[in-house]
Amino acid sequence: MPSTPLRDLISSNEVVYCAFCLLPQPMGVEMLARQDWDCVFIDGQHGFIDYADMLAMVVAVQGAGKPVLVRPPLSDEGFIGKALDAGADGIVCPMINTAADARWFAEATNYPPTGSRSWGPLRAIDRFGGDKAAFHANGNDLTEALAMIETEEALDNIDAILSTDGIDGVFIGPNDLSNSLTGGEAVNPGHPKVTESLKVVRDKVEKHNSFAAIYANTPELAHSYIELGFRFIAAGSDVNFLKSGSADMLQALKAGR
Ligand code: 3PY
Ligand code: MG
Repeated sequence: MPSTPLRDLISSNEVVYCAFCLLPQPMGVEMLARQDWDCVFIDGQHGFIDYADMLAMVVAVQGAGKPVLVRPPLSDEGFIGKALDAGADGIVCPMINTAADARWFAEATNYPPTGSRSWGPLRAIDRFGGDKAAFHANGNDLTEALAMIETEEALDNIDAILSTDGIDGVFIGPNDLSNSLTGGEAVNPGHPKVTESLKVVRDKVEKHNSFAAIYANTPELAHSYIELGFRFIAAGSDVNFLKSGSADMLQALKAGR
């Protein structure tokens, strides 16, 4: 089944929901991709996912007809290159705090002249149409590089990050952001300081004609972010889907005894 290109999801005016996954389970992400989620997020930073897992999960999600975002373990250029070569539709890089971080990320995700990505898109060529020359000409435009804004330092440098050539948008991590903005006092993605900074990011993104996605821990937070003007919501995780489904079943079983 051909999937809606990630770029189309990003530029659409509809709200987009992306299932956030931490477990190393190709079949699990395939099941989520076959539900009504618009895309799937594979978390190689905090998830229990190594390269081989990521590879099988990318193939499984795309085989089920959805685009897939991959988050590398921090600034791991090797993992980023291999995820892109494997056909990932986009990369979400954690902790992009400065103009130099953004430049580094753009270099890792783009071929020359925009960046310095090494050539070897073995599965990516097939994923994006099967024509080597066309992929060579358009490869940088076919995949998305989203820089994570999740510290006070990143907020200070948001203009520079958003104006970096080769960065397609930002992805807000409200959990880390709350920890940073409260000086380590709280991990609270609904904290008023987070809400205030989200308004700043939203306005800067509009000014730069760019794009912002955000992670939401709960539906309530997701709705509050949508209210603020964000449309691309990564939510979950698969760990919580498993735990809450299991807890509901157990409660229902025990209630009947
Ligand atoms: C955060 O909220 O800090 C995240 O990284 C979400 O993925
Ligand atoms: Mg984070």
